[in-house]
Amino acid sequence: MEQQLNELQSQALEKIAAAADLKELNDIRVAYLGKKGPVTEVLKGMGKLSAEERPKMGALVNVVRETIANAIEEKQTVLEAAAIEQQLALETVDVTLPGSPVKIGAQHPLTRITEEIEDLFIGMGYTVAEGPEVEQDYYNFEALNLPKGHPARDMQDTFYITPELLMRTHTSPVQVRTMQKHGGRGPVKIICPGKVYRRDSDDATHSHQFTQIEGLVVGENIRMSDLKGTLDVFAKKMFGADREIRLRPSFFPFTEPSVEVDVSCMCGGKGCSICKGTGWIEVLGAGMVHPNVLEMAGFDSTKYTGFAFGMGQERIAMLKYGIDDIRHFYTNDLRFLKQFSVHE
Ligand code: 2U9
Repeated sequence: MEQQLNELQSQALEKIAAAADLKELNDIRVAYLGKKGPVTEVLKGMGKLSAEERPKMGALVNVVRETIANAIEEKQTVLEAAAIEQQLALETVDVTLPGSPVKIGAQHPLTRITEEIEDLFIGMGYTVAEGPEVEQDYYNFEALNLPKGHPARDMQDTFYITPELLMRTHTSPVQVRTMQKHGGRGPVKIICPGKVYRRDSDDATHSHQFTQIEGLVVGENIRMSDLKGTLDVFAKKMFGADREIRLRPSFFPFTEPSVEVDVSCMCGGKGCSICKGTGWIEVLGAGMVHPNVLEMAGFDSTKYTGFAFGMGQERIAMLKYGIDDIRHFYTNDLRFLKQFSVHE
């Protein structure tokens, strides 16, 4: 029996040493140490042994079991380490390989201009206000001193949905709504960016949908000089510190007096194709808020005054970036849009 056990042990140790992977090793464990294995079989035969031989054999069986178990455990550690090594070798990442380029989109030039103007006015204490693009006739026209039948309300220019509902033709209704919310108390200091709609035939300088930013300041003692100073800051920040502005008299139903605002041309006044030889480029319209408009929005026009201005981002972007056709903003040609990427 002792010889049988020794043979069993050396046979098992040989197989353990030869085991190539964890599965094979586990099969050996089951085969030698499992309930139906040869060691158990030997134990079963111990009943036939004499009383002095039995404990001797019992001890030997335990030694054999333990030797086999220890050998399996050792081999298992070795095989597990090898498996991890193999896995690591398979999954090795070459950190020096160049990455695949990620395509980054470019900000739309109109978004860029809008955000630039917003930042500039936020820096001067303005807040940004927004409102609906489908607007009531009252807010788009009536409350802006444009009663029904007023010539500036030309049906040709407006997309009507119903006689009382339309696509807003400017962002001015947002200012009216904001003033109403103030309940007749100043100050109001807002800029209103957004899309506007006009029944125009599209060409290089006209689009039936374009974007605007309008500004409104209402308070006590707000004067034309405040408007001029504000627009001077705007022109210098937007186009360059060396630029000047000039105001020319104009007419808008919602402002009185009204002005058109020119910025000096980058040619320095020598005259070029951009300024058509005049040295000045028209960039926006502005004026002192008409008393009727203040009153209709609930402000006492004997106590409060205000200024307002309006501009189209397309025009600003065209001047700033030298874009010659307004349709470029809306036809999504990537060759155009990519030029405004800040990543290339
Ligand atoms: C309120 C009171 C007054 C907004 C103003 C202009 C002058 C103006 C045009 C510029 C180019 C529109 O995009 S454009 O065609 N705008 O000239 N807009 S004053 O005046 C307001 C607005 C709201 C309550």
